[in-house]
Amino acid sequence: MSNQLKNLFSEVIHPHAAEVKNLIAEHGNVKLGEITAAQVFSGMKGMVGMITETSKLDPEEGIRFRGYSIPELYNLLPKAENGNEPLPEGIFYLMLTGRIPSAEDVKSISTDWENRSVLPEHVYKAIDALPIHTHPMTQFSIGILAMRTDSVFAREYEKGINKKEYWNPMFEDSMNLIARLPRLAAYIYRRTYHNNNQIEPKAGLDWSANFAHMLGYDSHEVAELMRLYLTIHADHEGGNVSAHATHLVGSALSDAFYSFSAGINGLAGPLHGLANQEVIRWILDLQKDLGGGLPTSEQIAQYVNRTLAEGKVVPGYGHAVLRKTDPRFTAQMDFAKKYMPDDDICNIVWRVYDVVPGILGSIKKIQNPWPNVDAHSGALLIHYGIKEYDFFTVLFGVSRALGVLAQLTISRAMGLPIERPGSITSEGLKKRIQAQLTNS
Ligand code: CMX
Repeated sequence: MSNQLKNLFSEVIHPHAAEVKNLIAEHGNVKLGEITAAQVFSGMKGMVGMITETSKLDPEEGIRFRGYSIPELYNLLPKAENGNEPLPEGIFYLMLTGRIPSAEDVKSISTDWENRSVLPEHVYKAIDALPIHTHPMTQFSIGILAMRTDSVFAREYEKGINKKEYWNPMFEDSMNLIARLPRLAAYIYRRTYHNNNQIEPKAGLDWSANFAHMLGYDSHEVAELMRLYLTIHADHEGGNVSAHATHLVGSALSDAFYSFSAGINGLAGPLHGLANQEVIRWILDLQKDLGGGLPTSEQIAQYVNRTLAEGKVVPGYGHAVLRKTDPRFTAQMDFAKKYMPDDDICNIVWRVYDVVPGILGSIKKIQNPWPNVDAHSGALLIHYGIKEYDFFTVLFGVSRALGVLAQLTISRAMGLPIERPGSITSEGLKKRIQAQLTNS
């Protein structure tokens, strides 16, 4: 299959790259906007500064993968034989090629990833050398870097590959890395929380079901949850920290292992992916504080106000781009309402959703009071007994690989250049402002 997918990718990407090159040659002077002094101080929000083909985020509507919304993909992407949730293999195919895969295409990717999934022995040893209390995201990042010894791209570059061919070894590295991530993540999970009692992979399963199996969860529902989870966390256009870090590091022609490890280090920040562990920590603290049970709306409001008064953020709420409820939150809520309508933690999540937007919405500086993807994900996992919440961001990371590595391969095929934005000192900014005020 990898040849089939690789051939299709090559067929699609080269005419696209040529078209874009011509477009810029002819119309490169067209202005896309202006940069204000405030934007320079606001983390470059709203500045368009890079090409990302895999997905695009609309502030009101949420994410679209290659033009398709999450509800649309529910209908279009192939499912497991006895399942209802989309298979993440399909969203990878879509992000890489722009085409909707058939059930057969997706099955071949599952088989291909299974064949590529063996980790070099030294990766386990690198992880084992770390203290057992090392945060799972640190273990994950180190494990990814340790696999770099197998980089096809690094090997080919050293031999002197023609730049027109970069995409080919980058495709191989990306496929190998994606194939191995569940094994690495499951190893870290079993080592950290289950006395290193490891579970071998099972042949013939899809990527998500095998991952759930290696974590120690074999039920149909957990496999379905994993398929949903790994699909919806896959990508969120190019400027978020994990995607941008991967893209930036890759732009120096660092290979997929260096680049994705950088992305994972960014995902480990509490304002980004780590928010999924912080949400559960916050909810469990709230429950403990109130002596257990389902808190009332008034109690939740009090707890939110206390969090804000202590100068902390309410995790799982707000977003740099979104201005409405994240459709990834809604997709998870729909799953929960179907499979676990009476679950305690899910009911708290829904009650928090009733209360928090009203409070955050009344604070002028907060631009988005609505929940993001991280507000719901942990509750679903806990329902099935995956309660070790400092592992949750690793699951996010396994999924995020699909988008950022598809884009990394696309970037090398399009010949995107090294990224090198300009910067300015505060003094320089002051002078520019003064000069404009004097001129006006
Ligand atoms: N709770 C309290 N304060 C919040 C807040 C929240 N949930 N969301 C934003 N604010 C505050 C910001 O901290 C900022 O305060 P200061 O000016 O004092 O620094 C102010 O409101 C303005 O922020 P903003 O422009 O609305 O949002 P940003 O683009 O700066 O930040 C985000 C976006 C996600 C980092 C922020 O909303 C946040 O910290 N949320 C909680 C953490 C979280 O859920 N992160 C996960 C995001 C999704 C993901 O990447 O996985």
